[in-house]
Amino acid sequence: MLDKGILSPLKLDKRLSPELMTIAEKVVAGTRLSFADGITLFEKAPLAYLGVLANAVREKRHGDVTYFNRNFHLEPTNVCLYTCTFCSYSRLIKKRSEGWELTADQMMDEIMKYDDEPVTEVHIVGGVLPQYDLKFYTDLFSRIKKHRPELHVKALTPVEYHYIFKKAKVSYAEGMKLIKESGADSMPGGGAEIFHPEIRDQIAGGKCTGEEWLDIHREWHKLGMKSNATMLYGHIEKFEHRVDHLEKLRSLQDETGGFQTFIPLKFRNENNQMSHVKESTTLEDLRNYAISRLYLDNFPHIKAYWPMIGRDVAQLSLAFGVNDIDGTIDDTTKIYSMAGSEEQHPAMSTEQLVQLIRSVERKPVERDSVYNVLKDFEGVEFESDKHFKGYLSLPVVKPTTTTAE
Ligand code: V47
Ligand code: SF4
Repeated sequence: MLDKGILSPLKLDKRLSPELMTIAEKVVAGTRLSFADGITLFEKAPLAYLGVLANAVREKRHGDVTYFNRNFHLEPTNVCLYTCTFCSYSRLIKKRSEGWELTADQMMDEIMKYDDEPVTEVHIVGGVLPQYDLKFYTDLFSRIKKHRPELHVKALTPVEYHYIFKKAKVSYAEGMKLIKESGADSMPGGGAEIFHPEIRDQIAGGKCTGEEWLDIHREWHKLGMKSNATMLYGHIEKFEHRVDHLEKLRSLQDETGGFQTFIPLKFRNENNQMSHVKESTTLEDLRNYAISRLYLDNFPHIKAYWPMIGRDVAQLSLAFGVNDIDGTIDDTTKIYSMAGSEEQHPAMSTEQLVQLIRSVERKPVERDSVYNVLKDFEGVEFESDKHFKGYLSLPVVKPTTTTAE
């Protein structure tokens, strides 16, 4: 139950329909939103209304705490068998020599570059190619863990798993068990796109279906393991497809409780087959974060992926339900820079990330990959803090009085 006081400003807004007031009352009472409520929110809810509600839910769960972690990305290849229309990787299959395909030794070299860095997680993500099969990946994960046991391996998505398990003729349950035994610690949220076949078949035909994506996460969760979920939005999907996507995630989470974080991914339109599709506006992005927070009542965390949306929007999102902004990454995956992400070289040091969070009056907390607190930065002052006086303490400019001569 949320503080009923948050309804007062909403009641004053005479433009809010009884339908939206009923939804607000449901949120305050902790009553689950229906599919129809989700559609109403996307179609009719004003931004300020969504902000008030999503922020109240966020603060009830996490107060001002905003998580980040220290991670880096490893991309085995930027060539892919599949031809997802939104993805800049799919273009390279016809001119494979222009891409890269790392060997296991080269990947270990990449991992070793971080040996003296205080990173806690490697996120392995990339294209699908036949040489990267089940044995390749189980050997790779074992090598990483042998080399650096405490490094959390967040690796691959159901898109790769579906492909490599089929090739190895093992069931999802058997395959996920082998992956766990080889040392993978968690599964990232990628490959979800839009589950509904009306859209998925058009933008991501040929790779695992929405049902298969969910089945693979289910098997992983049954092993006691954690994963994330994403939704690629803002292209050709309709609101009903977004709500359907959220609904399916919410119901799997009811069943397993294995999801940690939901990460809405804004479609970027450079260098792919959907470059003619206009990108969503910041306003739409904020609405989408807030509605995700309200609909996914059983997801602990909502994450904004700052390299994709930029630092300013990441800061704004913290008032619209988001309580996590990805890690301190020294170089984002090429998948985004090729697709036109806000940040071409998105590197943020821990100090910069802490400042980014503090400057919108939130509390930065460094976490590990399963949300254990590593450092809360209470009392930690950086050199740059001395120059920041808070956004309410800008010098007041006194109006100049003009006296008639
Ligand atoms: O599945 C590809 C997306 C995803 C584009 O779990 C695009 O912590 C926008 O899932 N515009 C992979 N998005 C990345 C991913 C992820 C990222 C950060 C954190 C986590 C996590 C997971 O990237 C793909 C696809 O949905 N993608 N092309 C594009 N043009
Ligand atoms: Fe391949 Fe993934 Fe890109 Fe689709 S989104 S083309 S599966 S890398």
